[in-house]
Order: sequence, then C-alpha cells, then structure tokens
Amino acid sequence: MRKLIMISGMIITFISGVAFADTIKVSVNGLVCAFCATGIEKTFKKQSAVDQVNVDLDNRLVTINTKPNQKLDDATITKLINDAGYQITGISRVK
Ligand SMILES: [Cu+2]
Repeated sequence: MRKLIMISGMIITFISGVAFADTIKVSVNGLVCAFCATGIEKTFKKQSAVDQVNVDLDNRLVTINTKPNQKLDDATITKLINDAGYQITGISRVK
C-alpha cells in the first residue's frame, strides 16, 4: 500500500512537473557524513530555483529538482559545491 501511494505520488509529480522542471544529478567527491548532507541540502534550498534536494551519501550523489520553468546552471551548481568545500565529479540532467 505504501508503495502504491509512493508510485501515485511520483506519477502526480511527473505529470505536474513535466513542464520545464529539471532533475539534476550531481556527483560530489568528499560527501561522507550526515553533516555534509545537511550542509549541501541547506545550501541548495536557499536557491530560489530549487524545489527539492536529496543527498545520497552511499553514492555521493546530490539530486536537485528545480521549480517549474526555473533553471540552475552548471556553473552555479559547481560554485555552490566548491564553496561548500567539495568537488564535483559529474553533472547529469534528466528531463
Ligand atoms: Cu561530513
């Protein structure tokens, strides 16, 4: 049942967000603990274009969802990560 709710939530998100919101996956070197994760989350949530941030410590992957019709470019992401003291090893975008 929980899975069903999750899936329907994803479908709703997909349909409503299909317009122009981006999902950006950023691989970050040096992300090792919950403290790093919280810091990165806070940093990105301060950005007006950002809707959601998820930090996956196991994969050192930061997933950012932008708000519809808002952009967050690679240069901005790189600067935010570097300023926080980490290095980016890759950025990929999912439409
Ligand atoms: Cu840490």
